[in-house]
Amino acid sequence: MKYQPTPDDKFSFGLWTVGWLGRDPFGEATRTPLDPVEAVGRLSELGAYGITFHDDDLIPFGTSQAEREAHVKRFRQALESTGMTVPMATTNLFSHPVFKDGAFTANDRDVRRYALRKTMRNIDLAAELGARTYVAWGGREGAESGAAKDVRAALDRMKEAFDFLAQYVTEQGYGLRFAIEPKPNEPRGDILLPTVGHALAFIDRLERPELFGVNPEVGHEQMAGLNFPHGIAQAMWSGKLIHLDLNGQSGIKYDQDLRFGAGDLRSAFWTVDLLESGGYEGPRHFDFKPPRTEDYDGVWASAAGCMRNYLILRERAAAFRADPAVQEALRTSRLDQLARPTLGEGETPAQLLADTAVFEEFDVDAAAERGMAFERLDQLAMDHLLGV
Ligand SMILES: [Mn+2]
Repeated sequence: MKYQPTPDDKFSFGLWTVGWLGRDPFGEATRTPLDPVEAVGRLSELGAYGITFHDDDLIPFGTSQAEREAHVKRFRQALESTGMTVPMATTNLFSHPVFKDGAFTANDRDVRRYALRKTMRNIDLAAELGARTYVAWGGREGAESGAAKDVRAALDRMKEAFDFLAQYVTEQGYGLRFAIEPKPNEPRGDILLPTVGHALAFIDRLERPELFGVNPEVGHEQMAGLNFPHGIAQAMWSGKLIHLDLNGQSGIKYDQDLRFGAGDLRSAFWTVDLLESGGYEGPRHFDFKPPRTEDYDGVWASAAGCMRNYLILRERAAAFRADPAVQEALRTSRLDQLARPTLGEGETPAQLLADTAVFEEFDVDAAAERGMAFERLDQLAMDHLLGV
């Protein structure tokens, strides 16, 4: 069947996505709780290969040790019976009121130490279940007012936390890498490490930067008015795109978490084109929220739609790249020239200065008159995206 996902497509879903009950700032839950075991089974039937979780999605906050083991055992049995994997796990450091001022950067030192301990506990479980990536989204790491957070001190504490956790996974031999997830705002007025660029710069200051990458989310970059494919392209260029959150968003507004392909469809097309042509080999992970208008039939339709849209876009992007008219248009737009180094091999400043064709004899007006032919190229993309 066309557009039918298989485990080879590496589609994964957060337990909190299909398990979202529809509670929002203005209204109560519209759905009843979903058993994680059922989530594993349904997502496997739909063609996903993986499921991810926050500690508290799988084991409710405050569960006793004995009950905790029972939750893990049932979940592990569901994974074994379906062949589903856990490629990634993460910590909930934002729901409980104790984290109201953040976790790794909370002003209260005892809250920061508790956050580290909660994270270490779930890292142990992530490693036990075979996860290779540990995502860190600092949703409450931020502020609503100026003097409330000394950002430079908070970044010192953030670095301290990640250096410590990297030491822990190294000592334990877990083979996990951390993926920092940026978001500009919501739930805090302003969140630390708000964009992919901020996160990449932060990672360079860590003691073990090789253990860190980013986990960009479509909607989070778009909430900041940024171009998501450009953001992940820079992460790929830096060797730091180790995981990502696919979903849909329509412009600069609240975090919509629509199913992938909804919202900005053209951005979704270029995202898939980049992932598929750029050598990304990680999970195609969906972090979306089935709208609270839906019952569970609608939830599974929404999850299936994420994967179906990815596969349709993958087919359209491949057709775009394979089209001889597109290849000709790419040459007309001089993409081949962009791929060529600006300087000759080993060319020195003295040699460039001596080359009169570069400056003295360069016909600036003629070069300025050359059209770039981007409109024709983009219309070809549009035709392929629309299946014309
Ligand atoms: Mn989101």
